[in-house]
Amino acid sequence: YQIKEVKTKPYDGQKPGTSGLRKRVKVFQQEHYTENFVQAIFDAVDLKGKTLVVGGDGRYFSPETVQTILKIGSANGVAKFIIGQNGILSTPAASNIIRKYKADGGILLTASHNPGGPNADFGIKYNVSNGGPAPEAVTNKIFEKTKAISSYKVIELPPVDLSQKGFTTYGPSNVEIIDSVKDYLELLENIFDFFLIKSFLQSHADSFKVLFDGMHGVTGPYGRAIFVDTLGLPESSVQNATPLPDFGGGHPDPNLTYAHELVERVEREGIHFGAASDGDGDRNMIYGKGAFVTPSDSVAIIADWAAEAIPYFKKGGIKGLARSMPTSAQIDKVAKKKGLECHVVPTGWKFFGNLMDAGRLSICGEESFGTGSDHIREKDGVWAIVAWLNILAYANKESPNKLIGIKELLEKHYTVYGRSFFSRYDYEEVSAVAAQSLVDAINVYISTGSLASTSHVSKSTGQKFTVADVSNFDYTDPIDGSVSRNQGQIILFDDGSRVVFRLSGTGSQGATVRMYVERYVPPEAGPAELNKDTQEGLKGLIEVALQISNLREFLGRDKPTVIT
Ligand code: VG1
Ligand code: CO
Repeated sequence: YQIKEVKTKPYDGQKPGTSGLRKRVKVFQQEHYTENFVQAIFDAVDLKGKTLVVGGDGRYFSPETVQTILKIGSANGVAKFIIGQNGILSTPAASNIIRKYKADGGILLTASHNPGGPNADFGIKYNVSNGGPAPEAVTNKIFEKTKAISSYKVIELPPVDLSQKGFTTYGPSNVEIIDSVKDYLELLENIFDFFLIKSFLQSHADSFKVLFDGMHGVTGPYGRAIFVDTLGLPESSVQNATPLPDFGGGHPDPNLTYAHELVERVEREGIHFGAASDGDGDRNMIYGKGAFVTPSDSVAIIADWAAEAIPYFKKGGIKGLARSMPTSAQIDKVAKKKGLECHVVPTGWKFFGNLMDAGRLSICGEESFGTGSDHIREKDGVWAIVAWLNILAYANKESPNKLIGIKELLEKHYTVYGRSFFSRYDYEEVSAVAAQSLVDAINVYISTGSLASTSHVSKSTGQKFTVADVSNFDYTDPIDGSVSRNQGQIILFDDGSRVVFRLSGTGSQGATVRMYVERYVPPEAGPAELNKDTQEGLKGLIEVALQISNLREFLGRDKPTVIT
């Protein structure tokens, strides 16, 4: 073999966002574009003589990119590649592989929940040796390298057959193609009480039906291995379980809008426990007949039950809890009652990793359908789904005469902790200029203090909200002291309600504005208030948020693209 040096020029805008570099496939297909970014990773991180994990959600343009990484990686001295069969590894599975086999890093090929296919999105994300997304210090360094690149190195050899498990070589590097599912299944078997879950499902075969939807993303094989092969559920309890390069033309994002196939079947067939995961397997949605679990509630409920119901936490204890800033404060209530520390970090999973490595965090989540724990360093969709099954199986063991389903568990939780009503409004692909003008206007409120103490009345509900504080969220990492500024604008009201505005960092086109609204109702309010529909519980606050921010006028949008 021979190492060849190829001349190139920098491309603008190769800045990794909330979760890696995400662009249209067509952008990645430009001459040298993907090569530049891959070389920039090797320029920023010294991987000479090291082990690198490669895998992804199998979306369009993945197989080619695995070969590109082999070419450039081997020319840059990578000693060993560990690659998922056919290039497939869910994001949580990749995080586990990096940790389990003590690799030095990983390159994940995914744009997560964004659609795939020749006219949709692709993405490349770098993870570090703890198995988590690279921290900003590393992603900033990669970005700097992309701006100065003048050449990249390749070794040109015939492509590696990714479909054959086992050992091979590529020039000077060793290559191991591994089973995509096996290690992950073992991981979950060591965390959860599979015996309890299985006996619960068997004894309630008719009264408690389960449906898992892979949304044509990466989790199909993982779901089948767990729900069908291990827990013994019928084949009909998994759907859309074959990964497709274009996700069947769908939008592999598990929420009420995009997972409508799941929602419809759950309602039609009266399924008690429905669940879905996103394109790369790190998100989850829990939805049973007539009962939707918001992600903010989901992580709080898992945190509440974990030490009792889930063997991993029974053994290791719970070291601390955390959420991203826009996520509701439901989990804070659980932390307070249990005397645990509860951290609030910026959006994106990378901020949880430091806390986990320092032994201060066990369970955490984001409002964007991300839930996880310190078993790995990514959020984990299938983990969250099995956690719910484990908790339900446990709760039913304690209640042999009355079936406890999702709804009963939620209501029980609200009775103890009260309920933070929460919703997110997304305005997708608006103009970047319009989005910035909205942000600027709120910044004027912050700098002049002109909004402080003003009162706002909702026309339709008559509720009055008085502004207590307006601020920008800045975060100082308690472990390494690094500072991340401007992570969202918060309008806080004197009853504890709040509205948060944030620009998305994962979009591939234009700008996306997210508006997060939250209102807390204490347990004393009683079941009629506590069990209200979310949009009804938030109606007045949403009206006031739109009024104060003038969002509709700035963005020229009457309605959001998606409500979660
Ligand atoms: C979104 C979510 C964020 C999540 C990120 C990656 O980011 O809001 O909570 O961590 O996606 O999730 P943003 O910057 O667009 O709001 V995934 O499943 O795309 O890796
Ligand atoms: Co994802």
